[in-house]
Amino acid sequence: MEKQWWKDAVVYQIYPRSFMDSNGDGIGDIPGITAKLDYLTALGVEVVWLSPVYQSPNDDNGYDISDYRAIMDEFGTMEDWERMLDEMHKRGIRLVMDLVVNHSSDEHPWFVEARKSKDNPYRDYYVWRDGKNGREPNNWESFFSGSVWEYNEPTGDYYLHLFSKKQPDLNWENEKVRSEVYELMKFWLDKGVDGFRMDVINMISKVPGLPDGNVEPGSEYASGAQYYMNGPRVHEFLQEMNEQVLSRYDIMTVGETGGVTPEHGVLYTNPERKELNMIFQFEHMDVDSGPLGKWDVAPLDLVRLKKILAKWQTDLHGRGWNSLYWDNHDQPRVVSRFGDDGKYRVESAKMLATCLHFMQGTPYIYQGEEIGMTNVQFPSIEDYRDIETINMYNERIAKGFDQVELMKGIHAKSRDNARTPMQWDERENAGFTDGTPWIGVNPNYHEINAKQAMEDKNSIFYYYKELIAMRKRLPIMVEGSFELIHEDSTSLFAYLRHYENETLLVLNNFTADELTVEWPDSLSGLKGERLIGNYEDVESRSADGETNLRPWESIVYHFRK
Ligand code: TEU
Ligand code: CA
Repeated sequence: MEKQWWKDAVVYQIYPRSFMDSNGDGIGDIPGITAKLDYLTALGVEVVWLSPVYQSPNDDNGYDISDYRAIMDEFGTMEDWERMLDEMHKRGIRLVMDLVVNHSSDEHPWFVEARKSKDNPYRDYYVWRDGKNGREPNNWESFFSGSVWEYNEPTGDYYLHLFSKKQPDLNWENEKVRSEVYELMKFWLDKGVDGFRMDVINMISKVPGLPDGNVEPGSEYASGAQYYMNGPRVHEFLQEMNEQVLSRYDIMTVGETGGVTPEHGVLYTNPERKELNMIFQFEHMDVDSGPLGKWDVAPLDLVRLKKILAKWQTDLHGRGWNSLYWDNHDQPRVVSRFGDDGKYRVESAKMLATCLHFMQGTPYIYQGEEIGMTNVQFPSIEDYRDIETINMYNERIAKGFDQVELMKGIHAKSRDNARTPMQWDERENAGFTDGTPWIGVNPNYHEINAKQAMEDKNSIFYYYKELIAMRKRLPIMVEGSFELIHEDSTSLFAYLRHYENETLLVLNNFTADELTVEWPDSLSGLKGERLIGNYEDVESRSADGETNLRPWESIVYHFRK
């Protein structure tokens, strides 16, 4: 069995539209990525997850694919892509592409054909149902507001789209669809791609009959998630994909799987089951959502966050593999969300990085996280671009929701918080483009940018660089078991890692208050070596057996018995 290279690697996610514009059209592109590879090398990155760059009408910024074997015009040419891959491989950087096959674009030739008539050869590539009593076939709500069904005039029935109406769900019950997907995967793997991140891959199997969900009081629709997440054939499909494709290449796979528990996580990632290497779970991404969901912003419940992450650590140890992330292109920026993006921005960003990277699993860094980029607060909905945000806003304004309250929720949780252009330097538009950017640049780019970070040896950038390098030097970071301590503390996220005769004590102060932390009895009498911390002058900070933590302070001690 090849060495599982993805176990001690750190993955850097690039959202191409917002990373670097090389030709002045205000849109990030592939030559722009190639131009910035030395920056990734300086950080110590060895794997890149690249959000979709395939041909797309950009209804959902590339997560609506109209040609799986062509590069989006705005991003460049196939030659640009091949040059980028070659330059990555020259630098020892592996490329993981984004596989979006739960749905295609409605402009994909398959769907253009399928919608023409009920006897079209491509009809069963998608999911069609007749309306019921003059209404949609069932009461499921789309992730992007409204019904998951769109009426199709030429055939007089409806097609399913869990996301936008321009993202029709592919019918995975149809083996022709599955073989088309496996062929397109091989097309990219044979070009040298080193793996896939699989978009909403646990939604590809739906419960037959597509039953109605339970409508919440006051809602028009129901969540159908129980009928399309982790469905009856999802493991069969993934094992078939593994047998037909994945097992034939030395690659990494990570499934994006909303709505999973650690029990599901073991089923998807246990190597003996030959499905995926790891998954993105979302339980820790709901700890600041109120009863009405993500836009109903609640304060961070640290105890709940700790218990969720601890359960994922312990349940998958030796039985599967975790991804570790705070940020991605769908989530608000973690330093604003769980840290302090004001006075203690640098300390809290480094603390959050420490807390994440010392757990067991493969860490993911989202573009800009390594320099502590923050959420943005655009004044008007007109400044936003994300279909999820805009559809929610329009739907709720029409229902009479308060506009000011809606903007507060958008400032806290919109996906566009992650999609403002990468901040390279203090030049206009943060050096992202010479043109007009497709979305506004965060006005704080004068203070927060990669150039400034690389000139400051105490920057968040160099702290991430050290965390990445440590993972290569310390087997305990990769292999060690996890033990949560002080679990009921509402200020401290502290845990131990155990491996052979070694122990790590990882202390993270999630508040601006000073904390005194008692070490666990198991460490009493042992001399801990300080491995890393986010304050420079720490020597006086700890006497054996206890540590005084400053605001947002992180310290990691290494013990050898
Ligand atoms: O995201 C799946 C998904 O469920 C997200 O939309 C998430 O639930 C939401 O953003 C949280 O509020 C994947 C991609 O990451 C996302 O960018 C796409 O919009 C979506 O699938 C459809 O392809
Ligand atoms: Ca461009």
